[in-house]
Amino acid sequence: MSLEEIATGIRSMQIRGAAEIARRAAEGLKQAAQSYEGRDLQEMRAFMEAGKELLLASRPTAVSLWNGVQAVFKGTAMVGSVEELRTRITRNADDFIVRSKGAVGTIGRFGSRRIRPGDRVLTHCNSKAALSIIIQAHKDGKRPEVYATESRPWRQGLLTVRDLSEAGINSTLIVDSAARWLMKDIDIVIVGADTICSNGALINKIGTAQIALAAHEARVPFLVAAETFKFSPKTMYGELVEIEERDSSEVVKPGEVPEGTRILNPVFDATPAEYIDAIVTEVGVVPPSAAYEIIVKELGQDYIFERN
Ligand code: RI2
Repeated sequence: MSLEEIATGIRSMQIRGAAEIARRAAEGLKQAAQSYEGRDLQEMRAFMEAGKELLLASRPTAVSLWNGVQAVFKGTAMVGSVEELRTRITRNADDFIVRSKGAVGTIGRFGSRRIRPGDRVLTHCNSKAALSIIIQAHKDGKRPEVYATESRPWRQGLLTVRDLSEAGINSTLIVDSAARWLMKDIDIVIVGADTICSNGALINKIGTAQIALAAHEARVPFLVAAETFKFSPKTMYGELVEIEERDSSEVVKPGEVPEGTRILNPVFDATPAEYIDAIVTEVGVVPPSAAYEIIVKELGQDYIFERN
């Protein structure tokens, strides 16, 4: 797929899921570098930069895309030829893709240890990281009883019950507004992440914050599954996370509401750190207050010094 096609796929949500978006972007940049035919290093740099900006403009909220692209371009400022740039981008992209896939498995193993036999688990949207914990718990013989929200308007919950079924887990689907009603019968909530801010706040699919609130009220543990490339260096310097708003046609069909009715379609919301019990990453299960440390240790300091 060309970079244009990947950017269109991400924008239209044909390519979705914060980690998958980052991997596809990295793969696209690798293909672009591989297929570059020019001989001039500066021209190739300009070509790759244009590709990078195209991808970064496709969806604003999930920092995984930004971190993935940074990982692909790491150290490229030092290269001295087209071939070196091609090699560096290829190696960085392959390394990022392999590490990101490995991270999901590790998160699954760490997180499964937080699930007790027979636990009733609630999850929201379709997060491969959150599912890896639930599926690993199943493989570990813990027989989790799983509930998934529908997650309107894109109904990713249908993908979740399908993924669970393919893993041999029968689950229960609920409408989003039933989360608080159900919470009295839930032992643990596990969701994914699009962005973890430096203050430990979670940006995830719209509806996550009200589930976290209901869990907090019911004293039900709220776990976040997030690879370290879901943590945002940008928030460390005051940058706010842009919450994507998408077209109203995703919420209602034409003619379903009277002329003049305003429709809001925010795609993500923010869950404060105090509602989060732990974040399961590939480098360990950490409190939200460890977000700063994770950013500095795992994502490096390139961006930090650049911003000072
Ligand atoms: P993984 C998804 O966003 C959901 O918000 C999910 O929780 C998050 O990405 C992380 O997903 P969207 O792409 O990376 O459906 O864990 O808007 O798969």
